Amino acid sequence: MKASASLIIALVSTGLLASCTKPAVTIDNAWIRTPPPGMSMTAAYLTLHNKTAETITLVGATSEAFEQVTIHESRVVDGISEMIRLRSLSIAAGERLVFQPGGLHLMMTKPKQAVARGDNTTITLQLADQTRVPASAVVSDQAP
Ligand SMILES: [Cu+2]
Repeated sequence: MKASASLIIALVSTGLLASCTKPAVTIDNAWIRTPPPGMSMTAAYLTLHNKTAETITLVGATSEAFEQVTIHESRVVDGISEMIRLRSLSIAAGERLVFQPGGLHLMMTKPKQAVARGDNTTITLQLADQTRVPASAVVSDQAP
């Protein structure tokens, strides 16, 4: 009886340890620009905060509402605005990565369902270590 009680305590402790070692990566202010009428693509923005003690690497994202999500960066080269696709992005311990209009954004293409202003839909970021970080994003005409 005593032995089985110890075993249970040991298992509970292990579970707690496992959840404590899971890195804290948070997402704030996630929003998706209201797609213009007739357009099948739009962009999403958010702030990713790496609260862990290690560098993390963002490798992709998925969405409830769009089949394809890619990491893009808008840049102005010789006066011409262009977008490049990024395969991954590293965020140092304690750092924030801000996705905002005119810079980093998530390109949302191939809608699975219609999205309208005011809707909330989940975007999930994927890290290189297999961690998934979900966030609720509001569909809006401007940053919330
Ligand atoms: Cu883009």
